[in-house]
Amino acid sequence: MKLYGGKLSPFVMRPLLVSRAKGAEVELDSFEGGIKCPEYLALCPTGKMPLLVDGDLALPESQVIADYLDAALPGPSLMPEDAADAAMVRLIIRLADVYMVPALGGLFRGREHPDGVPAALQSMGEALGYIEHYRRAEDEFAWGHSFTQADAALIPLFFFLDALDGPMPTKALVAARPGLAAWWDRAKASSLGAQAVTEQAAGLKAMMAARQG
Ligand SMILES: N[C@@H](CCC(=O)N[C@@H](CS)C(=O)NCC(=O)O)C(=O)O
Repeated sequence: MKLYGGKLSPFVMRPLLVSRAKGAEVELDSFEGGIKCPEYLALCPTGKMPLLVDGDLALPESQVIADYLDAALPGPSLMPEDAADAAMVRLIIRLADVYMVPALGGLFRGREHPDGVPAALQSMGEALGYIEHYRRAEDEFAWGHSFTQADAALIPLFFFLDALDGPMPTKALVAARPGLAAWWDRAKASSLGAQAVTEQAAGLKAMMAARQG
């Protein structure tokens, strides 16, 4: 089994975190020829990372890969057994993918398109508000009292809210949602979270150096 992509990507880090939370470490590689080469596109026509290859199975899309790893790898399930709890985990992931991810895209494009930044900040604030609305503030993890797939989805996205802060007030967006802010402090102090943040920070540093060089 091999996962193709780079650790900076929140979509690559998500299934990686799932594998780690299950006590495994899925092998990570970059695809020879890159993610736009014909061989990659034959396996993954979206031309995006991550891609998981397991025997004959070529699986794109971070959450689909995360679900597959959760089912295929030994170790604790990262989806609650209770149907309502599982629905809440899925809801948090969906709110992140449907609302946080596009807003993050707007923030990333801020350097080239500064006019779009206020709207992206507004959308990110709303997205965080949706998640804050559904979370229970007393929960230690994104939902409940153990690490679930919701933590695996949120941690690598929240990394960027710390990393982009400065020119853009992204940390303040988190601070304005006290339940999520407390979760994020705990998440990045945890061993899984700290490792992910350290690896993403190294990936970001390398990307910036490559851009300047
Ligand atoms: N919905 C996809 C999004 C994947 C995605 O956007 N990956 C980015 C890296 S963060 C990518 O490969 N971008 C390259 C491109 O769009 O050309 C998922 O969840 O896996």
